[in-house]
Amino acid sequence: TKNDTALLMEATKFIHTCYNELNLSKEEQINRIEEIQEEISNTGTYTHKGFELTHGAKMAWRNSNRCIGRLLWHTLDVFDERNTVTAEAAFEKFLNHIHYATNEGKIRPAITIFAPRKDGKDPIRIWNHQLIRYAGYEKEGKVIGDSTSIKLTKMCEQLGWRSDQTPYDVLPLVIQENGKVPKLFEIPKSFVKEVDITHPDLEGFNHLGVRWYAVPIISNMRLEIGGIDYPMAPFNGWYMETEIGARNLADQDRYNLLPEIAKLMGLDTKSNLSLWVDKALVELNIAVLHSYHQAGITLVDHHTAAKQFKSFEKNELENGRAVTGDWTWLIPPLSPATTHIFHQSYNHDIISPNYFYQDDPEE
Ligand code: HEM
Ligand code: NRG
Repeated sequence: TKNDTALLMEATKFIHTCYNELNLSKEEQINRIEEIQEEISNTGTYTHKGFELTHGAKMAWRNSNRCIGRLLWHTLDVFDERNTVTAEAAFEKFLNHIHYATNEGKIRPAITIFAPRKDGKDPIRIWNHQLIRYAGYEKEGKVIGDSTSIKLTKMCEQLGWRSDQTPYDVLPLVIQENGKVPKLFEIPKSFVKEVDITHPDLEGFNHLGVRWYAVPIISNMRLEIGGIDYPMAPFNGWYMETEIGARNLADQDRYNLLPEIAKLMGLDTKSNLSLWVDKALVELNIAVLHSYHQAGITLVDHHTAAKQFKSFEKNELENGRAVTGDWTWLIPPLSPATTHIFHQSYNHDIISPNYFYQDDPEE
């Protein structure tokens, strides 16, 4: 467990930055820090006020070096569910989040924050990487579905899940209260918006039966604000088309669709000189953009996203904040050198509040 002095230092730093940004006086800052000091010496931790939690979660998005979508950091909607500690109640809150975020396709960036770590223990955790994610099965050396889900899929099956064994089975949620056996919850189909991926003019593409879900809701990262850890705090924005079209559906160790698409395009897949990989990749990304647009689901293309990121950089400098970023993640995986991001460098300092990777819960 964190020692009290270190915690107070992180809290103090957060309160100063947060309160300054919200135009709260020095006096209010000093009073609040005294109050926190008192709470820490009595209980070993402290409790964020609602507005501190809200602004902290937004700051954490703003500080996410790998995220190209940060222009809209201040629009994040924050749901405070710190009092929700049973798996059953948490499941209800997850459904609320999915419903609110999906918003019939007009996606709203949101985060739901559950109970913080206390005395080194996580009151409640979720095993899923995203609230909505497809299962993956290994059969005779081949993978059906999403290879990144193989381990979690096995765990779900051990916990009694019986699936349809298709490439697009939405995984159930696996929620674990501290020290207990994890529990399974199926997301009702009506909550899961999905898109059939079709191509505006490529004959044959529509028979591939490709689909993807509407909203990416990362659920396995730890939110850290002022020295306090929130190990269950699922957040979402919307997709950039390359995440689906240039990675999830294209990577050889994911859905690996490029050879099939190149074939139906009539390209020579025997020679690298035909650039069949690149041509198929572009058409797949066009299909993703077309399909989400046609279905009325928010999605951004990588050129627009890069422009928005440029505005973010400008805003931040104007507000006296240094922009940090991870170049290797910020450049899009399609035509990276056509964006300004490619042609400059970014300071990769990790500042708090932020979202961090964490180990899976203890079994
Ligand atoms: C990463 C776009 C909203 C936090 C990313 C990535 C993209 C992206 C393209 C890289 C993903 C990858 O290569 O796998 C967007 C867009 C958003 C958005 C278009 C639309 C609003 C958000 C929100 C948060 C957030 C609301 C948090 C509140 C992050 C974090 C990562 C990330 C923490 C790194 C994930 C990791 O390390 O695996 N984002 N994002 N983003 N984004 Fe955003
Ligand atoms: N590449 C992952 C999702 C990572 C986060 N991306 C976002 N986040 N757009 C995938 O599922 O493809 N977000 O909060 O919007």
